[in-house]
Amino acid sequence: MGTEQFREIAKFLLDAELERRDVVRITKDKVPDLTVDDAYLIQEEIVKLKLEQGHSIVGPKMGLTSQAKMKQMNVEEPIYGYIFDNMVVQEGSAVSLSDFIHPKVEAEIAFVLGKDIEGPGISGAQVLAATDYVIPALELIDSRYENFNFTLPDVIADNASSSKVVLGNRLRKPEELELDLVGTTLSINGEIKDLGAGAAVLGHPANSVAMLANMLHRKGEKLTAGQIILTGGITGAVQLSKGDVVSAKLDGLGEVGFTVVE
Ligand code: 0L1
Ligand code: MG
Repeated sequence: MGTEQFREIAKFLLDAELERRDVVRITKDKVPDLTVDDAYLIQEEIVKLKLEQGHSIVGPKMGLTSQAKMKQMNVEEPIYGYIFDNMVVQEGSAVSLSDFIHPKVEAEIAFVLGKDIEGPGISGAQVLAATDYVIPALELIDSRYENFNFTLPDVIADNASSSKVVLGNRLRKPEELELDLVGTTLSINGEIKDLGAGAAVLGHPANSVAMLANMLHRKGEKLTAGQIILTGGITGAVQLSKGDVVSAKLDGLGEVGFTVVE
């Protein structure tokens, strides 16, 4: 596979995203032998296309960080993707179902970096020292593939199912909290749909950022000051429907929410 084919597949996935249309996973008939490395090259083409369209990167995100999701996908390493400025939804506002294919929501902790972090060998402690703030967040994922049916390379190529993110209004210093112990509930219409603790994310959400820095180093990149990084779901991902009032409560970090309209 060469750059031309990576770009062609990236356009195919981006069109599906823009037209809110699900597609058959690319490993079914387009690229059955797609490797993880080549999948990241397709993702890079998606990033370039979005930048060419005038969007800017808010920061990378980590996905598949829970033991449950890694086991389900039979992988030992999480994946990453990128969040863009047009994906950020204001806290408390309404999102329209028509902007998505089949969205799901998960509660996460976002890190705001005060300093650059460059792998290899980065530890969670180094991440905490380089972090200005942590924020409660809700990530809306929306795989472009039919029924969220994908293999690992498929989902990497599809920018790790990234779609939207809602960030809470309250910023906390990471040293003020024990982030692995942050109890989290995800509620819809007042009913708790899932719950967990920060430790669900690779033992501690800072470990997720450290792993991301080390993964990015492999392609000669680093995390930079000012980036907002989603560390991965503390809760599982819950399907959204019209009329849903979604709220996550994270102990010590506060609440974040949004509503779903037609
Ligand atoms: O943010 C995530 O953990 C999602 C990663 C992709 C897997 C999925 O779409 O469930
Ligand atoms: Mg996520």
